[in-house]
Amino acid sequence: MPSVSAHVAVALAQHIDAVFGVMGNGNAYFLDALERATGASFTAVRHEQGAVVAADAHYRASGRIAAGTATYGAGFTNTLTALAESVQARVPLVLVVGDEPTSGPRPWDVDQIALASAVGARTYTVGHADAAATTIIAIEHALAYRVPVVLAIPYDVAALEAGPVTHVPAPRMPAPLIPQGEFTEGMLDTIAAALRDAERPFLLAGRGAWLAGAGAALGALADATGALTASTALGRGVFPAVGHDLGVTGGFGADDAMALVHDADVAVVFGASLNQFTMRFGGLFAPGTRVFQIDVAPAATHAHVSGFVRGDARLVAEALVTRLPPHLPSPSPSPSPSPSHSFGVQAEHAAAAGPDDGVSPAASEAVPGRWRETVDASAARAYDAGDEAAPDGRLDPRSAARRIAELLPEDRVVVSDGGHFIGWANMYWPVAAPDRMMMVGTAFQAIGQGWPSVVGAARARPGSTIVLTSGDGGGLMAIADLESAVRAAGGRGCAVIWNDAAYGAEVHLYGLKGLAEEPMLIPEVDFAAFAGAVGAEGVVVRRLADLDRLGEWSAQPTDERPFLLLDLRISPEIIAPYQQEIIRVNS
Ligand SMILES: Cc1ncc(C[n+]2csc(CCOP(=O)(O)OP(=O)(O)O)c2C)c(N)n1
Repeated sequence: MPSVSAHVAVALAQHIDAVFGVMGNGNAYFLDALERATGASFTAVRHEQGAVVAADAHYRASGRIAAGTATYGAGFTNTLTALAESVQARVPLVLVVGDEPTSGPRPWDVDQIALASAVGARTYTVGHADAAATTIIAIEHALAYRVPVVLAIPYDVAALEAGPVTHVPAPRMPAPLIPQGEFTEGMLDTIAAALRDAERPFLLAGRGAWLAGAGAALGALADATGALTASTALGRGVFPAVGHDLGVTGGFGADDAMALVHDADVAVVFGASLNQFTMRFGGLFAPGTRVFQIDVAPAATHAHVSGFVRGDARLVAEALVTRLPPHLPSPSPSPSPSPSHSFGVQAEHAAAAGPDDGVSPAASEAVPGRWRETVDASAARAYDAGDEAAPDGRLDPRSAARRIAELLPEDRVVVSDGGHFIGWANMYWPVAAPDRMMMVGTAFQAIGQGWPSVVGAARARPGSTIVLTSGDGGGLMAIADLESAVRAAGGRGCAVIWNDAAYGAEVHLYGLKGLAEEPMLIPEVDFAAFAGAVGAEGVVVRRLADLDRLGEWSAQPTDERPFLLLDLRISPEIIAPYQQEIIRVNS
């Protein structure tokens, strides 16, 4: 007879095919049933935080919900930092855990429901009679509210016989939020009129726009209004065409591009929360810029917003296009990004991946006289090229980042840990679509989530190369899951470690303030040797020529190449522009 744990496993596996975790007393029966009675794939990680991180990255890379699993007590508490990140980043997943027996806590039990609640996650506890139905309710909650949920199996219930698994209805999927009502209609008219009359119209889109599948509609809106476009860090690649795109906004933005954004007289923002980094700590727009925001949040999320529409980004973009006159086609050919600019890859990829699959990118036709025709967007979004070596003789991260961008496979999905180094990938590596660049950890500002992000992305995107970008500090914090990353991604995996022998973000903030530097430093760790210990190939990179190995690796068939780890011995002296902005704001 199937156990309660089998009911959970079978119901879960009807809707979730990837599970990540560490086994222990509390989830032994669940994992046994998952392996024997379902087609779901279980991938072991080596630290329970990795179970949640991998499930989180799986969703961000594919839009498909995944699960993590851990035992009760210490296994569960190990997941909490990652759980907090998924709550704050609004990523749905299910964390299946053991829990105290229904007879009450044992000496080694803790109040898991309170702990999950403290980081914002709701717990569903299965019983003897309702395990399958409760599992479905938990999945439905995660998807409907875009949050992680905990599914708890009490220790004394886990192995109870529960009879044949009965049919349970599938979870209901949330419908797009339709913009409607008199106020909304009026606001849509106002925004359309503002865009029509604008001299310098600008569209900004974030990850919410991508989740809504709004790329093609936003491309059409940009063409109908002649707007320049840009995305947030999490929305990179959302616009289907790059000819009039200013790249990423906020601290990662290029100076000339940000100066143009500042000049906009009307800005319409889709699916972006306008956090302090996107808003350049208040300096993104000029005080006189009229800013409108479209989001599924209940209300506007920034004080600069003067008009707000609550609704699905795609539906609102389409509604705005219908309110605008069709743009006049021009006899002159569309301006295309400079062929040497690596952004060219973006347009190709955007048409081939993600929610906009099958939708041709809107042609960006030139209408002489419009603001965007007077601007060289490609030049505006260019960054400082850097030198081969910094003044201290170590590698300049800017030139290394640029060279790596030239050498990485185009089919890549990039996962990023947190730290000062995040600027390098976000500035220099073009991104084809928002689900090809993710930063698990940044919502909660947690470092140490890089290696298990590789695991989740590798399972989610079996046809892609997975590239990790990480510091040495965060890389060491989660080093247990280096082994998992190499096992899960194999020859599809590559890690770029920005090894500055320091917690660089701290040095560039508190070191500069004169605080004791010793706690901010890390002995120079040989990550290449770590790679060798788990069957990967490690390369110490001290000069740009050492990156040639990456070029050879990219050219090899994936099943013939090893996981490649590049241990970049970079200078701690080159401070990213976004960090300089943080230093300014904090001093
Ligand atoms: C779990 C956690 N611990 C500590 C911090 C504080 N912190 C933020 S950035 C950072 C340094 C990261 O160092 P590294 O990974 O080497 O990257 P770098 O800043 O040198 O580029 C630290 C310690 C944090 N954000 N999260």
